[in-house]
Amino acid sequence: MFPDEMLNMLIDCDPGIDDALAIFMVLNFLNNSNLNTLPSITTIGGNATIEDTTKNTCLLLDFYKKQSMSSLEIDNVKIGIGADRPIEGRFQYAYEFHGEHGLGIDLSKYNSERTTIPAKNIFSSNDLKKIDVLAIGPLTNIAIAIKNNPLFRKSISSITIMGGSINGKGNVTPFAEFNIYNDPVAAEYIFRSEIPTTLIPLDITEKVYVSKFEMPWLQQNSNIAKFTNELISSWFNQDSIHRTQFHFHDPVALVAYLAPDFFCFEEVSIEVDCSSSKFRGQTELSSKKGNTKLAVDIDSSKTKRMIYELLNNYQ
Ligand SMILES: [Ca+2]
Repeated sequence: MFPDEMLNMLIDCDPGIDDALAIFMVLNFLNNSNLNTLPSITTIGGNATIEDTTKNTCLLLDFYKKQSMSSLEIDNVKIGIGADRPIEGRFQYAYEFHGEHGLGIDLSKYNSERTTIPAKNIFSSNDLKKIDVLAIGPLTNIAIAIKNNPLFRKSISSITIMGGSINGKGNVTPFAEFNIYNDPVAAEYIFRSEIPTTLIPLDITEKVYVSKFEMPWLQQNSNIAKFTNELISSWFNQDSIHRTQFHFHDPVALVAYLAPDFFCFEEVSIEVDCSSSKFRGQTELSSKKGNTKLAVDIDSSKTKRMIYELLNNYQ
């Protein structure tokens, strides 16, 4: 089920509560495996400003290092600061959804000593032999890196993207999904790039969720599980009337990479609306032959089970 040999993994993210879960899942997965590898992480504005998403990433890694029983060398995980704005215009942030600073809980009293580097240093690093990209934020960093850095482009084996909506219903406008809406030009560039992409759209990620009646969802047998429960509970508590389901958008994209057998895919070509009309950011199937593997169905119970197990850090 899992990749026999994990290639170098690059997580491009905008934490974000569901990004935080995906980062913990990757670290727990690697800790439980014998692959002896670490991900690189690049940050992007999106759910929150680049300052907040980068600080959140640093704090999440600090927390994981101190609170998990992991033997991973967390200090060696490279964190690259990416773009603070999309190729055109500005990001629309999601503080009303993810809460103050982007994680829903107050981390302002914490400071991280962690070193960060510009994301472009990671994209131009020779360490990145063959890489698999997990893109769970707006696609600005990856599009710019592919455009400016032929070696990086050549080194990419796959890009798994959480984004878009194929049934036409968005979550930031009636037509557009958040990540694609925040940089449709970057998304369109990647879909035209001929790099193999896997797209996990909102239609699929919305099928995997935890309801507020299931909380606390994870067993409280590790500090990471407890903290994850806290992140999700605080999200529910911010609007206890309207929030009844927490969707695992970014974790579902990670599961699609780790366990593609849980999904049905179709080979398609995706077009992104880059106009300034009300359809900006909408993703549509094109009649052209494409190189995007679009998830069209999912075994949601197996996917949820894997998310549960990776967050509980079962061996
Ligand atoms: Ca995200």
